[in-house]
Amino acid sequence: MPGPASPDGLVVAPDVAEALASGAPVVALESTLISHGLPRPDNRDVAVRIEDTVRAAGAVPATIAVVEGQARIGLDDAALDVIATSDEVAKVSPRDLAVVAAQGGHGATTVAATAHLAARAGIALFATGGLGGVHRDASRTWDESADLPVLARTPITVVCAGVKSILDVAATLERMETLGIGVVGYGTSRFPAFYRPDSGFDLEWRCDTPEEVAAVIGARIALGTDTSALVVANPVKEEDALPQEMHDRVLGEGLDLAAKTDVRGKDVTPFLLAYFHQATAGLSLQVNIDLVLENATLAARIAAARAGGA
Ligand code: PSU
Ligand code: MN
Repeated sequence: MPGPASPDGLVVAPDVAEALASGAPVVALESTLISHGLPRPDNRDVAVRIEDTVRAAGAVPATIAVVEGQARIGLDDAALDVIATSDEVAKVSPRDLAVVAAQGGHGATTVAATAHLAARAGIALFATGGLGGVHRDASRTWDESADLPVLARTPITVVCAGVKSILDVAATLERMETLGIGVVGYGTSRFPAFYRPDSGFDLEWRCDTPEEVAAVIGARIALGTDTSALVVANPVKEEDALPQEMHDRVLGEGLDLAAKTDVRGKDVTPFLLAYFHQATAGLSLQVNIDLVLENATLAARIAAARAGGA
């Protein structure tokens, strides 16, 4: 069991604390992906592989979650066991953090909650799979992920593979513009669609190397525009992606099923992800894992470029 939380309410793992104190590269990782985004029992193994990938690319991984009420920055084996296997793990957005902490519960942090806690810990880079965004029926349901408003007020760089096409991608891009969330394509001028490298929507800005992204981060700080997040949209490689035809078919089926099923609120995203995993006989899971590992590598390289004074 780690020691008590510091005055900022966080319990930082020793290797992460050491890296932060010395200015070494650190990459934050989310935990909802582990608990609610990936099926058991492979999820724990994947979580370890993501951390190992960050290390191999030269940074210290900090997986973030709430365990027994403690907001943990960096998980030991026992904490990772809880997040990957316990049925008592809530999906936690920033608004839920205080309740789970005060009640001593377990929480897997979404992109929003992970970004909040990572920034609070002084971590500048965060790798994940896909962001939450505006759902397709949002004009009726008002279902827009808290990821967007939280990224609008959180100074962090998030490396992701765009957003899933289960969402309204056009509306999500519009909201990111309104909210002042920066977006750059990595090696692309198109916004990626998670399982596919191209959502069909153009991006205004691209970077082609970790050093270029690091320079953008430096300029944001210099100009004071780092009060919101920068999204680095890193497309899945075509050879790792879901075939287009399979993607389109499964997406249509999943959306139909969600419309017929009474699934609402924070259960919608996990429901659709599980449908993809099942309907593609695990192929979507492989794509998901491949792209998260690529994002972990890129985030670590950007963090290393920043630490190198870029
Ligand atoms: N998108 C994915 N995979 C995920 C998630 C989103 O492709 O696992 C998770 C992330 O943790 C994200 C959360 O922050 O779902 C968004 O959930 P909601 O749509 O309920 O805000
Ligand atoms: Mn929602």
